[in-house]
Order: sequence, then C-alpha cells, then structure tokens
Amino acid sequence: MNPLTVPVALLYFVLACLAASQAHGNTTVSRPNILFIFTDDQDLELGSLNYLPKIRERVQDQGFTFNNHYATVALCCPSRVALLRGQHAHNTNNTFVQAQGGGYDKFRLSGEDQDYLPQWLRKAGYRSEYIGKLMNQYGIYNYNITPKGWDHFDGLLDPYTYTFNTPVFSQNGQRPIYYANQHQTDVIRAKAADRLTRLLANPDQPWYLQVAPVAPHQQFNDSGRYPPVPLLRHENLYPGLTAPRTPNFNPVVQDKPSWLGEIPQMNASQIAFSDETYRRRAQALAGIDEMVSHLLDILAQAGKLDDTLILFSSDHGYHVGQHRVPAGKTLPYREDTHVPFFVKGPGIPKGQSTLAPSTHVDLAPTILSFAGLSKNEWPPFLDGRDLTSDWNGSAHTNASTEVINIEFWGLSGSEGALIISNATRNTYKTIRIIGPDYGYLYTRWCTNETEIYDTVIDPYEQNRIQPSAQPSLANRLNGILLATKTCVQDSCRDPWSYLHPGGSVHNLKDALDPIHDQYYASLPQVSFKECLLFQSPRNEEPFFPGFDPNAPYAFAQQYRNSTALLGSPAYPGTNDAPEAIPELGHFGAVYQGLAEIEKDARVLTDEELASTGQGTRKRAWPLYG
Ligand SMILES: *[C@@H]1O[C@H](CO)[C@@H](O)[C@H](O)[C@H]1NC(C)=O
Ligand SMILES: *[C@@H]1O[C@H](CO)[C@@H](O)[C@H](O)[C@H]1NC(C)=O
Ligand SMILES: *[C@@H]1O[C@H](CO)[C@@H](O)[C@H](O)[C@H]1NC(C)=O
Ligand SMILES: *[C@@H]1O[C@H](CO)[C@@H](O)[C@H](O)[C@H]1NC(C)=O
Ligand SMILES: *[C@@H]1O[C@H](CO)[C@@H](O)[C@H](O)[C@H]1NC(C)=O
Ligand SMILES: *[C@@H]1O[C@H](CO)[C@@H](O)[C@H](O)[C@H]1NC(C)=O
Ligand SMILES: *[C@@H]1O[C@H](CO)[C@@H](O)[C@H](O)[C@H]1NC(C)=O
Ligand SMILES: *[C@@H]1O[C@H](CO)[C@@H](O)[C@H](O)[C@H]1NC(C)=O
Ligand SMILES: *[C@@H]1O[C@H](CO)[C@@H](O)[C@H](O)[C@H]1NC(C)=O
Ligand SMILES: [Ca+2]
Repeated sequence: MNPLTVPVALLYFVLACLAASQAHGNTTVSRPNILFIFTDDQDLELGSLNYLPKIRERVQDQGFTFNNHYATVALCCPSRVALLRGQHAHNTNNTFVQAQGGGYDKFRLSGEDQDYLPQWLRKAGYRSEYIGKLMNQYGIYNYNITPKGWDHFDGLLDPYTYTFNTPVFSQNGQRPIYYANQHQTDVIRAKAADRLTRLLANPDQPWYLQVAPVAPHQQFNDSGRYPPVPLLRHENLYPGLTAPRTPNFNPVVQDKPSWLGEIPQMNASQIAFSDETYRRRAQALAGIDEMVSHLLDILAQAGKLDDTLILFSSDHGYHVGQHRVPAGKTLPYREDTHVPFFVKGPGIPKGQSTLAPSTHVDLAPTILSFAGLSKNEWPPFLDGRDLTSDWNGSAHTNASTEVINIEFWGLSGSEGALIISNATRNTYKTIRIIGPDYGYLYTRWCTNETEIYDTVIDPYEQNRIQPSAQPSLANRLNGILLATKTCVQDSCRDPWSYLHPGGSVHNLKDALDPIHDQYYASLPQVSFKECLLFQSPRNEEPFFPGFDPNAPYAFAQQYRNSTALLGSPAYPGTNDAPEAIPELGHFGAVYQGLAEIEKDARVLTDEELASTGQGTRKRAWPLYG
C-alpha cells in the first residue's frame, strides 16, 4: 500500500474543512457530485458484503465505514420516507407499506413530497436524479403523478417491482414501459450508466444520483413469495451455499414475545427454503456488484472517481432462519436493523471506520452538509445529526449518540411459503443502546410484553432479562424509550438531555446513578392499548410528562398535512403481468448498453394498465416491502 495515501487523504480533509468554512459566502466552494447506491433488504449481519467483492475493494476499502449504522424501521416504505425526509417514522407518520399506515399516496397527501431531500439539494445548487424503486405503492395506477423534486425520475412501478424478469418503469410520469427480455438489475444498471454519462457531460452543475435496485429483495408475484431471481448469468454461483447457522438460527429455545413466541422450530423444508433464499440473495448481489463496477468505471474514465462522494447502504436488513423465521424483515433485532453504510469521496479518510452509532435519519443532514447547503437553509424538522464530523474516525466522542430509536407498526410473517402468513401482533417500540462498553436492546410490544437483552454478553438476542431481575436498568430503558417514542429534532439527537434538562446525565451509565431511582420509578410505562397496524396517538398513551399529543410540535404535525382523507386501503387491482418470461430470463452481457436493453421494450397496453379494482395481488400479498 502506498504510504502516502493517508497523508494525502488528510490533506484533502483539511481542504474540505477550509471549503466548508467558506460555505456561507459559497463563492469558492466546489461541490462534489454525489452517487448514492441504495439496495433493498440487504443484511449486514449475515455477511452480504462477502458477495460484493468489487464494492468492498473499490468503495468501502477506499473510504470510511460506519460500523454501527441502523435503519430506524425495518420495512421498505417507512425506512425510505424517514431517510428522504430526515425524520423518524413517528414524525413522518408513514409507518407501513400501504394505506392507512403508509405508502406513496400517503406521502403525497401529507405534503411531505413538497419538502424533502431532492428539493433541498436543488436549493444547494444540485441537479438530482433517481433511478429504481422509490417507495411502495407508486405503481401503474398512479405513475403519472410523478414524485416531486427530481430533475429526472425513472421509477419502478408496482406491481412489477418485485418480479425481476418483468421490469416496468415510468420515466418522468410517461406511459409505463415494459423492458421485455431483460432482468430488472440490468435495466437499472444501463439506465444509471446512461444518466451518469449525461451528467458528467455537463460539468457546470453538481449532481446527486440515487440508484435504487430491488435486489436482493425476495421475488413476490401472483403465485407467492420466493427467493430473489438473480441474473441468469449468475444463477450457478455459490453452489451449496447455505444460510449461516448463527446461534439464533432456528433455536431450540425461543423465549420471545408476541407471535414470535408461538411459532414452532422450522422443519427440514423450511430450513431448505432459508438456505435457498440465502444462496439466491448472494447470486442477486452479483448483479449489484457489476452495476456499481460499471458506474465506477464511467466515473474513472471521466477522471471523476476521486472527487465524487459515493454512499452505499440498504433500506434495512434481513433475517434468514434467525429466531425461527425462514425469511423476512420487520423485527427489532440486529439482523433486520443493522445495515451496511460506507462513504468514499473527497476529504474522506481511506480505509477507516467508526463505532459511533448512526441511523438513516442522519443521512439527510449528512448529505446536505456535504453538498454545502448552509445550515440556515436546512429544514427545521430534521431529527438526525450531521455525520461528516465522524469521518476523522473518533468513536464515541459523544455519548449522547449511544441511543438508537427503532419502531414498527404493522404486519410481519415469513417471506416464503410454508408458515406464518399473517403475524398481526408486530407493532413495537425499541431502544438499542450502544455504549463504549455496554449495550442493551429494549422492546415494548403492542401486547405490553417487555423484551430486554444485554447485547454485550448476548449479541444474538436470545436470553431475555426479566424487568423484575434488574428493575433499575428496566426503568431507565423505559424512561429513554418514553422520551424517544415522541422525540422531535434535538430531543432525538440528545434524548438524555430531554430527560435531564439540567445536563447532568449524558448516557445510561450516568442515568443509573441511584440518585435518579425515584425519577425513573415515577415515569409511566410505555404501553399500547391494542395492536394497531398504524400510529394512533391515543393507542400509544401515556406519554412523557408534559408532552401534548395535540400540540403542533407533537409528531411534527406542523410540518405535514393531515392524511385523514386517505381512507381505506383502496389499492386498485391490476391485471396480470405482461406475458410471463420463462423462468430465469435473459443471460445479458455484463456491460450491455441502454440501446440493447431497450431493444424489445414496449409501452404497457391499455388492458395491462387498466385496473380491475380487485386484482389478486392486493388480496393475496399485502406485505410488499
Ligand atoms: C398542506 O396543504 C396545503 C394545501 O394543499 C399546501 O399549500 C401546504 O403546502 C401543505 N402543507 C404542508 C406542510 O405540506
Ligand atoms: C450560494 O448558493 C446558493 C444555492 O445554490 C445560490 O442561490 C447563491 O446565489 C450562492 N451564493 C453565491 C454568493 O454564490
Ligand atoms: C413466481 O416466481 C416464481 C419464482 O421465480 C416462479 O417459479 C413462479 O412461476 C412465478 N409465478 C408466476 C405466476 O409468475
Ligand atoms: C476529530 O479528531 C480530533 C483530533 O483527534 C478530535 O479532537 C475531534 O474531537 C474529532 N471530532 C469528532 C467529531 O469526532
Ligand atoms: C414443514 O411445515 C410446513 C408448514 O406446516 C409443511 O407444509 C411442510 O410439509 C413441512 N415439511 C416437512 C418436511 O415436514
Ligand atoms: C391479516 O390480518 C389483518 C389484520 O388483522 C386482517 O385484516 C387480514 O384480513 C388478515 N389477512 C389474512 C390473509 O388473514
Ligand atoms: C453531542 O451531540 C449532541 C447531539 O448532536 C449535541 O447537541 C451536543 O452538543 C454534543 N456534545 C458534545 C460534547 O459534543
Ligand atoms: C397495556 O397496559 C395498559 C396500561 O396498563 C392498558 O391500559 C392496556 O389495556 C394494556 N394493553 C394490552 C394490549 O394489554
Ligand atoms: C397517522 O396516520 C394514521 C392513519 O392515517 C392516523 O389515524 C393518525 O392520526 C396519524 N397520526 C399522527 C400522529 O398524525
Ligand atoms: Ca426493503
């Protein structure tokens, strides 16, 4: 390795700091282009990065890794809206993948689509573009209501989003196009390569390009839920690969609350399904590795590889056999919430990392900071913190970041045949504490059950601590959860100061001082009246003393419109997929160009577009994620 590498990186860092310090005048600031690769359902804990060797070598090893990065909600739509708005799901109130909890129509009706990341980047002088999956329930029935803010938008449409060999997109609200004889990952790669080439041809304006493939998400179609379908050229990779037998894989003892406590151990066919899912996920990721390599080659050819900010992450994680569930997300445990996140770019030290916790809610302020938007132009409602200061590698300089708020409203289950079609008791609120030498996971379920783990001695989250065994720990964790479940802005960034306005408590260790026993014992317990599939303030009483659920600040209601008119889960049915593509589709070529990809493309017919009003997809497969 070149011994000069680190000092040069540090020099860039100094230059970046100087540039940032001039941000208010912004005359001399050179703003880097930004490429964000955002995958779907990609775990970190189960080793998904092992199947992305080029991304590791060319992005992660050249940049900075956030080792304790979490999604605050383990489901596509709420996680994506939280990221794009820079707010927790309890403040966007987009909490599920379909009405009434969430979805694209709720995002629009709330007015949140008028004030989110692409518009803020525009304010910073950026051109912003998006390719791939934006969020659930953007589909063939509302494609012409183009997502606001993007200078170019080419989005996947439901119900074709999860059928890898029938890719259907709408470009800027135009009539949907079906890319016959192509695999979705190749279509996204070719589209992204084409846009990148065009963007690089105009050096006068900095750009932000978000590329959001669906791999390694499961395939959902009219007959069921299946492992993802990789590109045909990858279907023989990793023969014999099986899901990792982590200590919490199909455990003999399952001391879990709610529906998880009731499911039996997986049988042989369910285990085989887990193994097939894991292998197919690894194969599906091969397409992502090629996609990113192609984009990096284009950047390198243009001489822009070093001065482009590249971010890599996934909307949330995934489990494959852990806690007896053959495949899925939606759980508070580390497999579903801990995600890959690394950045590479100008001023970012090479090959370094931090243990300081961070979440997807931090990405918007981090991107805005890097884009040089001056702070007085940032939206007032951001709940996260700017992570650019973590890039110098100092972990845990600030203990108030030890608290990660995780939440969920809605259904769960297994994303595959065989069991658990509809787990309705999956609404919960969670705190994960990642301290320098201690860690806990604390969850209150909608059944009012409590789940506590010491994640240092029990990293696989299997041996529950009864609250009665450690009452002062349990009441501190309840207290911090009571604070974060309705936090907004500063109280999300520094919940210990919200609990202790005097500033005497900065972390769990401080809070455990017996002088606070009485205070924590006096706080009400986080509870639910019932297991609802959406966020209802009345269902989630009581609140932190003094919190007024009807005040404009509560749940950031002042920054969005009511969605009361959203009504019932009116999800128009769809006709069948355009002529099914036989099994695994097209071999393709690694770097096939857009013209070749578009060779057999055609618009959807009127019949394909028309809604029957009672399509089978809606009824059979409510859990799109
Ligand atoms: C709420 O709706 C009104 C009228 O449609 C709109 O002008 C306003 O911008 C919206 N407010 C927010 C916060 O989105
Ligand atoms: C600073 O950037 C903003 C946003 O692009 C722009 O409106 C403004 O004119 C710039 N100011 C100067 C002094 O260039
Ligand atoms: C759904 O996908 C699976 C897995 O690829 C496939 O075997 C099945 O035939 C598909 N069903 C339909 C209706 O296309
Ligand atoms: C960065 O490193 C410097 C020097 O080691 C340290 O003083 C500072 O606190 C660090 N900043 C952050 C945000 O971690
Ligand atoms: C495993 O359980 C599922 C669901 O109950 C059942 O359909 C399947 O036949 C079982 N497989 C074996 C090998 O017992
Ligand atoms: C799943 O649960 C929801 C909420 O309890 C219920 O409305 C729905 O009918 C159930 N669906 C199936 C297929 O059982
Ligand atoms: C710690 O982080 C919080 C939230 O970002 C911030 O308000 C506080 O000033 C920081 N404290 C120190 C000592 O850096
Ligand atoms: C949970 O506890 C609260 C407060 O004790 C109670 O009002 C509520 O009915 C309980 N909910 C359930 C689902 O048992
Ligand atoms: C969130 O959305 C649900 C469903 O539309 C609604 O009933 C609830 O009042 C909303 N909650 C808040 C805090 O806005
Ligand atoms: Ca997802």
